[in-house]
Order: sequence, then structure tokens, then C-alpha cells
Amino acid sequence: MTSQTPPIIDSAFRRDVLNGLTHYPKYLYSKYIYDEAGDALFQQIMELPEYYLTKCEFEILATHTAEIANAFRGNENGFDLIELGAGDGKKTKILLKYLTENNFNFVYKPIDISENAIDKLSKALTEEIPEVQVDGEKGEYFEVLERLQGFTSRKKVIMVLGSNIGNLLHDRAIEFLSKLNDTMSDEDMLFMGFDQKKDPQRILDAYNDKTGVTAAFNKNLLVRINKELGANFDVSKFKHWERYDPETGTAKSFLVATEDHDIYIETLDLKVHFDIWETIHTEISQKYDDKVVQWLAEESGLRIETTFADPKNYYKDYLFRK
Ligand code: AVI
Repeated sequence: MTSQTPPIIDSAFRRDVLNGLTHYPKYLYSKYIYDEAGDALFQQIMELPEYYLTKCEFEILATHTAEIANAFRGNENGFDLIELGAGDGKKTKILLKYLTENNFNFVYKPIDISENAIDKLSKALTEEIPEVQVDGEKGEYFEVLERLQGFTSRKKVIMVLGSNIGNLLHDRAIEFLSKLNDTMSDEDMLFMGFDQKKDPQRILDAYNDKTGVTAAFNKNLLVRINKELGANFDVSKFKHWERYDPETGTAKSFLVATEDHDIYIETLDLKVHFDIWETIHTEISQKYDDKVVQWLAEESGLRIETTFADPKNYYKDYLFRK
């Protein structure tokens, strides 16, 4: 700190940046990558040939559409298909088309913290699959789920695609799954994607593409701190680095300082020093196998009903019940 007066930490972003950059070793939370620029970079990542996750899950949904849809089917009251973090809905549309064409009684409820994302998706669906009943909700996942619990007596199928759970450490993943469990009744289901352990090189390549999109995605954290907190990070002084531990299944992303230098964050009145080769840990992308998913489920009071995999077993969607 260069000033005597402590800065007013008036937002979670400011507080987390302050905590992360004054901690040793330094870290930043990956959830802050996703502003408008970060969302656009993630869309580009999903199109990369190296990023197999999206393609595998797409293949699973396209191959096992009928089986998945039939597993979701409820009683005569139908069900609410609640998707957490729906994004552009590219994968979900396969299911929605099938459910609509086969006259399933359901309402699709995408949930996202971005109102813009919900509006865009609802509009796209009205044009592409006009028969589907869409009722999106803006808000934090659990706040919305609690609200829904209050006025829906229909079966809920909660869907979390994209191995988003992999961005949480195991204890936080258990917390997340347990909270989902709390919102579920006996007939409700949870359908969730988990990227699987595989050839370590394949995983490293997925998080270290040749074109540098993943590097730009991670560096967007610094760009965002510059924009929103008035910092002066020079992103060219950082190198993106990926590490994968095949024993734990954890892929870890870092930004590594390539020279000894200081940066300054105006709204925090904070000077941060980087030694040459000092790291900022930016993201974890956990990889799983059935044993680990089984353990996570048990710890969270859930049980695996069935699984759907792509032909190479790179990726699996698990269907859970309480
Ligand atoms: C959103 N999440 C599941 C992605 C992942 O694979 O961990 C984010 C990502 N990071 C780098 N590439 C993609």
C-alpha cells in the first residue's frame, strides 16, 4: 500500500483482487475472466480444434438424445428443465428440438447471471424452435433455485453442461453439489458433464492452443483489472503456462511474469511487485474418473443413476438423483 488510508473494498471483485495479489503465491479467481471480452474468448476456445470438451459433449447429446430425453421424462405434470450457465445453448438445442418434436411436456428455464445472455438465448430459441416454452431467470444459481422451489411442484431436471464443475476444487465442488441436492426433491434429477482423465498431452494441448486464444483468455483477468480497477498491467510481461498432474487429474493455469517489475492498481491504491518468473495462478480445470465422481456424489448425498460417454471416453455426462 502506498497510502495511509485503507481503500474501501466495495465490491467482491476489488476484495478478491486485493486478496489474490497480496497473497503468496499470487492467485486470481477464474470466474472474473468472464466479462464481455472473456465471454467472446471462451466462445472462440470452444471452436478450437484442441478444445475437445465441447465437441465430445455435443456428440454425446446428439448420439444419446432419445435415451437422455426419456430419462428426464416425468409424470403427466411434465418437468422443468433448468440449465445453470446456459451460454449460447448450442448443445442444449439438440435436446430441446428432440423434446419438442416428441411432444414432451416441459418448460426450459435457462439461468444466468447475465440478463443479456438470457435475452439473447430466448430470442434465438423463439426463432429456431418456436414451439419450445422458454422461461429464463436472471440471477445467482442458488438464489434462483430457491425461488423456483417455492412455486414449482413439477419435477425439476437441473442441467450443468461443459464440465463447469471442473473449475472448482473438490471441497467447493462438494459444497456446490450438496447445495444442488438441498434444492432437489426425490423425483428431481441432476444432469452434469465431467471431463475425464485421458492422455495428459491431449489435456495440455486443450489448455495451451497454438493460436494463443487460451493465453488471451487467462490474460483477460489482467485486462479487466486494468479496465475496472484502473491498473497498469502490461500483459506482454506475462506468459501463460499450463500444468497437468495425471495423478490428481488437475490442470492448472498460470500467468508467469517474464521480467522483474511493479504494477499499480489505482482504485486499491496498491503497488504489486512481480519478481521475474513469479506466478499468478488463474484457473483449475479438474479431470475426473468414475471413482472420483462416485466419491463426490456420495459426499454430497447424491447417487449416480446412469452415465453417457462419447466413443473415446474423453467426456461423460452423469445423471444423478438424491
Ligand atoms: C468453463 N470451463 C469449464 C472451461 C474449462 O475447460 O475449464 C474454461 C476454460 N479455460 C481454458 N479453456 C477453457
